[in-house]
Amino acid sequence: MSNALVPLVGIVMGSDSDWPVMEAAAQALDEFEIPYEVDVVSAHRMPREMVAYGERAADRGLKAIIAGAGGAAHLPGMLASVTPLPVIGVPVPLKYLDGMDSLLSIVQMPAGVPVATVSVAGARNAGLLAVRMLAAHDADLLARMKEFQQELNDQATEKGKRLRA
Ligand code: RP5
Repeated sequence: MSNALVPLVGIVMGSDSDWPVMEAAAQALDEFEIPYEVDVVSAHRMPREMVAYGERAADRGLKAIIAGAGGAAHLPGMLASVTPLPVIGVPVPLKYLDGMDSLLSIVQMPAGVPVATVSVAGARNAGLLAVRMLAAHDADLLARMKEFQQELNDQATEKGKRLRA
């Protein structure tokens, strides 16, 4: 899956069973009209393809990778080890351990190999973080991110007004 144009962000996951969590990243990118691609790239079940994906990602024009996995969630870290691009890791919660296994598998990377880990099931923030990375070099996108932040501010202010009324 992709949203047609040349993708700037790769959204990958260990299994299609991760998609119900990961689709929030795609939705965030859609909101900012960022082209992306989506694929299953399992670190354990298809390690060679996973390495090839990471090694080729920058040359294909991707600017960031969002990688989600659950359980022994090695995909974000392994991709970060073979690509120079920023990798955002999404811990996907599975049936047992409430996603703590996924979180700890992703977050505790060795020095030199960074993964920007979001919260358990935090795929929306992963998408928004990718937008911010792209916005650092794109004035229009930066302006839209500021508008988005103002909307959040307005919504929170409105909630306070309703409570005080
Ligand atoms: C992980 O194993 C995947 O990221 C997924 O979260 C989990 C279970 O995969 P399936 O057994 O549902 O394919 O590698």
